[in-house]
Amino acid sequence: MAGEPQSDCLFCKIVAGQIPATVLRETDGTLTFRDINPQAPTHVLVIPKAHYANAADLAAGDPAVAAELLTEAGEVAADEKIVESGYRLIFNTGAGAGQTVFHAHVHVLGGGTSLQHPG
Ligand code: D5M
Repeated sequence: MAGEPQSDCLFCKIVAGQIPATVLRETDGTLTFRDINPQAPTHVLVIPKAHYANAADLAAGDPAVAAELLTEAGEVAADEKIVESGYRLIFNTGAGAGQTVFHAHVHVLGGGTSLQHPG
């Protein structure tokens, strides 16, 4: 069922405290932690605590938490002092786009001058 924890989901295990993570922020609906394989000086993930396979499923199932993902991304960008230099928000959606963890998450990438433009 949408939103229910999945026993085989890595990010559900992080939410449950079964796998450690460097948690930076937490709200009732979201968790923000450092990516284990950073691609920029600041590389943070913001996830819904409830399980949705990707951002589109989250937006359909819980629009308020989908919006909160963006609010939290902005807040952690401010915390990390990357607002002035700029940062990128990325939702990989589907294996063909590079999604490897099928629990919705937004990447917050910034703090460097070498961020490649996707277009
Ligand atoms: O991004 C999935 C991201 O999840 C990828 O950048 C690595 C990160 N990851 C994987 N395992 C962990 C743990 N245990 N802690 C923190 N970050 C992790 P995707 O968009 O699915 O390719």
